[in-house]
Amino acid sequence: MGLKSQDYLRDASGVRRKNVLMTIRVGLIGAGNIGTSHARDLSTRVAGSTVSVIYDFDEARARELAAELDARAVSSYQDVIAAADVDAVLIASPDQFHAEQALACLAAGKPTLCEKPLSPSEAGARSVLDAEVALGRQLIMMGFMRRFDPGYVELKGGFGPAGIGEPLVIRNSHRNEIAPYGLDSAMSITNAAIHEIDINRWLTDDEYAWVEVLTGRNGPLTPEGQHDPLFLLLKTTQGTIIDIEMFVQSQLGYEVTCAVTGGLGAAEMADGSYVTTSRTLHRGHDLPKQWLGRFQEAYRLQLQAWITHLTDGGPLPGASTWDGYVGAVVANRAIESLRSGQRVAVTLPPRPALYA
Ligand code: ISE
Repeated sequence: MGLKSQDYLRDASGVRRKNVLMTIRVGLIGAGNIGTSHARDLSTRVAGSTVSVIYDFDEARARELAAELDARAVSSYQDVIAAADVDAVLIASPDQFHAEQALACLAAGKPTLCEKPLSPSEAGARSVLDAEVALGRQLIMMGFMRRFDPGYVELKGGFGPAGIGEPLVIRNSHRNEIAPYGLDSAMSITNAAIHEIDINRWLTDDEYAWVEVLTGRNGPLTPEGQHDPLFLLLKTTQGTIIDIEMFVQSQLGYEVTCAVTGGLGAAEMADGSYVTTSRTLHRGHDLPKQWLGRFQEAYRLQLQAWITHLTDGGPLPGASTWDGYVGAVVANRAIESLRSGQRVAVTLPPRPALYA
């Protein structure tokens, strides 16, 4: 955010020191599942933050969370952004509102953590990218929390000559018990597989050259005209082959896996369960029902990194608007492939210097 003079205190000898007691007052837009979890984390498990103002289209829900967290509820997202007691904004509304709300945050000059995706549409994501580039400062961090997940971090840390070598093949699966918002195959890509689209770019430090989406035999809960599971095949510009099985109505619970074959070895991410239990004629572990059961710590670490960045400065610690934009481009090429059955090339504009 860049601290202002009032954010500094002078110590006894008159030297300006950062006000270590400074608290970032976060305004929340969207108090659903993930917004509520973020707000509770910011109030109780993250150092240096409070939640001051909350908006949700369901006013009762906003009031209830506000009462729990000693915040106040307002009746529009614009009121959150404009509030004098909001230093930074967290966007956790439904996907289709992210771009419009992120643009409003940029116009108000408020640092923002925007849940994924930046926008389901390429044009929506592009409008936010263009606005931030025109502003000339990075105010938005994207909520691609897997970049903070200890599993993915360890996996990436094991690449290179001292580890498994460079990634040659990466195999991912992402299963939900049921589609949280009903099943729409395009949304399975923009809302769910977007996590893999981002995390595999991050793992490989590379961009995609093309994407192809295969459909096949559907699961028993797949409605007419939709496809589930989807199988995405991607190749990066340096030749890493990546596949993603995306199954939103798998019925089995929440399960995310990632296995990497490197030039010198292979590594597989544990699936977030640290204990294997034996019971009568059974050995294994339970699956969480939803993503919070798997990625709770990644969300907390992401929030802490964001708040620490806002109080202490330094480079943006997580995914940027550029990453959100690239995610939207790749997701939309994948949707084209889903519809045409053809492999689709991914082309990106030059990365703006702001994101170098
Ligand atoms: C949800 O928004 C997520 O981010 C979850 O990680 C994903 O598994 C789920 O499908 C999405 O709806």
